[in-house]
Amino acid sequence: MARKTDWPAVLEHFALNGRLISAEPYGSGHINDTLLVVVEKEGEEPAVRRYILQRMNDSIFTAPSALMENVVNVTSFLRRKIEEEGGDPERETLNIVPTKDGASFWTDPDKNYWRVYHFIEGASCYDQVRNPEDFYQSALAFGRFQQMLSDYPAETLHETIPNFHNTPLRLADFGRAVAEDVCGRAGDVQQEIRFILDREQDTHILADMLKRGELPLRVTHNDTKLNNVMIDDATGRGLCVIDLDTVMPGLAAHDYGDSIRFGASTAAEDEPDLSKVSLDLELFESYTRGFLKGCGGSLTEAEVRMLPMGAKMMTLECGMRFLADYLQGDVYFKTHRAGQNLDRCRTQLKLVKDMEEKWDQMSAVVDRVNRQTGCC
Ligand code: ADP
Ligand code: GN1
Ligand code: MG
Repeated sequence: MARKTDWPAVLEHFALNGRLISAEPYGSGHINDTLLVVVEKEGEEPAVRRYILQRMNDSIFTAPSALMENVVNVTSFLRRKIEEEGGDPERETLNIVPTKDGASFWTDPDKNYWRVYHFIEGASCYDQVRNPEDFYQSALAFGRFQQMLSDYPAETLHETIPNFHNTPLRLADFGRAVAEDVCGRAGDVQQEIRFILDREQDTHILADMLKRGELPLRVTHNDTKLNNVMIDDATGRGLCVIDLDTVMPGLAAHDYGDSIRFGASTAAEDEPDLSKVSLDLELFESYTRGFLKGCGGSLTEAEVRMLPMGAKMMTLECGMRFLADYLQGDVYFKTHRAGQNLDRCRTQLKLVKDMEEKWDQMSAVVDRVNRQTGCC
């Protein structure tokens, strides 16, 4: 976290009703500044409560008020559904701690935007899959999330990042970053640039199907990586989908695909040793099984058929975003070491290549699982 912040002064504005014990950087998200906050509550049980404090990234999310309106509305909607289904809304969806004025976020004098969530206790987020069962559970949770929002009034959602998964536009942005080459880094990554540009045609496939009405727009999460779902420590269940900043109309194949690119890889997203990176077909199958089950038969035949393409496109898109950011001087994704965005790009491109080699097997898995689960 670059600047020094007076946490007690920030937290003073939220209805925490207790004494601040500590506030420490937390988690491994690439976008917001996240802190784990511990508060002591006199006369309450438990006496110590934990919260998540976030400074929203306002250079990426330029309309924090619209974003928080989405989060408030989506979490209230999910709370009702979870209650109807006999679940526990305190743990199965995010819960906002309001400011003392009853607002969902607080703006400091320097125009930083802060929000607080209840910390979801007894559950964990993972940066890499521990076993196929966890991944299956995360898939169930993301599929269910989409299913629960299937009757959410999509027209009331603000588009927090316009064209977030518009892959042809992402490619155009990437082309500009290459042409501008503001840090003089493009010369050393010609192979990676070529790899991406060679797949220009692929980037249109899903977007064109959407335009032709062959794929439906749904309310989707749009950032379905494994560390955006909490797994219950006691039961192993996918408990709560978090990081709701990009809930917007989108494609089911993109939500599916983003999870695959992150979780079905045999290595971390920023692994420098590419020999360790490949698509694990067993994990791919586990996720497919969980996602189709979680979606509860709501996907159309075309949506199911395009799931492998969603995986390939989310991986290629992320690869081009990481490389564009590397070329622009690492201004978007948080980095903790030099070259990290380039390493992240390379793992994505290696995965794309591996998916192309395993394409028939991926399609066969989706087809078989779909027939077995009888989803459509
Ligand atoms: P980013 O957009 O930067 O990824 P996230 O909202 O995903 O930010 O939060 C970053 C990390 O903080 C998550 O991966 C998770 O580990 C943790 N986290 C976020 N919200 C909660 C919560 N309500 N309870 C527990 N942990 C949380
Ligand atoms: C970011 O916020 P986080 O870390 O969950 C990014 C995603 C990328 C991902 C790559 C708003 O996700 O789009 O796929 O990094 N989120 C945003 O790891 O850009
Ligand atoms: Mg996140």
